[in-house]
Amino acid sequence: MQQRSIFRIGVPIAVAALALSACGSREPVTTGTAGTATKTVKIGVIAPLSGGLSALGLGIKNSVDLAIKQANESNAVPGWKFELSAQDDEAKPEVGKNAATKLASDDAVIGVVGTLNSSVAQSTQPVLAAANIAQVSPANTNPSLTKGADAAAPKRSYANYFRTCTTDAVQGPFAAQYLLGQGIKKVATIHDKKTYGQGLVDAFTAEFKKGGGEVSAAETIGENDKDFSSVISKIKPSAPGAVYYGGEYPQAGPMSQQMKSQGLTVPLMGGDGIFDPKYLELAGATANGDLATSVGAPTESTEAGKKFLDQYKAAGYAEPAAAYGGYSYDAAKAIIEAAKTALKDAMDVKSARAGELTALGKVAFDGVTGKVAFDEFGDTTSKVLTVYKIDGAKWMASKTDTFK
Ligand code: ABU
Repeated sequence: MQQRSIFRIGVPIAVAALALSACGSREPVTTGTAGTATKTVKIGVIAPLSGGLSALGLGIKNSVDLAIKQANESNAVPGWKFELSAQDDEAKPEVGKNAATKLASDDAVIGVVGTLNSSVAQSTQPVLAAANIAQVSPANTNPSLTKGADAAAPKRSYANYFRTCTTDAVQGPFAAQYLLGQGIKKVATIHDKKTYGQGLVDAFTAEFKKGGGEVSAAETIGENDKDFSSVISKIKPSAPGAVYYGGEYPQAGPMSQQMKSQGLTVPLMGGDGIFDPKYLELAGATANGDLATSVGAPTESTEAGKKFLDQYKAAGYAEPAAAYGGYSYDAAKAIIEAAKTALKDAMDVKSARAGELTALGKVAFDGVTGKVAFDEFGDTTSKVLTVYKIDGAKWMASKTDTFK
């Protein structure tokens, strides 16, 4: 049960609350069931809650909400009540930046789960870093967010940034090795020119060539394109055995459908950005055999994952947890776990933010997606990925492995 906000307020506490209020504190001080002060600490979410990628973003928001409700029920951090502050980034960097600015101006925010898009994270990172607010992404897979632009000389750019998902430095090569292992030695690549799409195709291409594969054509599209007939006409004559796409399902689904209707009847393969039931709807009946990699093992394949999905269902959210539900829940749990140390003796959230970052770097617990811990760059220590294949209009796990 959540603690009630007003209950048997003691005189000294009431005075303290008034004093803080007079000082303009943005942290409402209420009382807990034991008569001790209960202060509010917020976890922000920045994700696409509207628009084409909202199927993924709403799963992120709901999963963080679930972790927060459970933390309050178990009184995870005595004296503190967690609250969700969810912001829509519309999958746009500028909107994400504004959302980060809004959260950074709220003194009660200790950490943020998000973003979905690597390109949006590039705009939120500096804003949240300046306010010393922890950011834990369940979904950003572009390697530069943790290791900087030069992969040969990795350097952590933001000490406040962490992620629970693995990166495209692992995901691209994992896909390349899978296709080569299936005897597919020639592919065409297409990406949407965004940070995620381009980075994923680059990582895939390097490993595919290293393994003896040939990239027969390399094309790009616009991130909002809907008609792919000209790009399909360009790659079709090179007779690829598959098309590897870097981008997300709003473009990938229709691209697959148009490939098949133009006679390019080979699998489209993409990364975690296409792994969603919406892809199945958009790609239609000819999508059987299409492939996607996604981070981790299938959530429903582990006892912890199954328990999370059961709790998510019981909580009655309108939208599915989707690809990043488990990773978002674990991201929120990591923030809460670190807050147990950071808020223990803190008077307010702002002064606890530095301690939160230190504690976050040291978390280690069994989450619903496996072991949750971060390396010196803020990356997850897990390198587990799964290849999914469409069979009978469903995504079916084909191979789960740890990338070596
Ligand atoms: N990781 C897939 C989609 C999100 C992104 O990294 O841009």
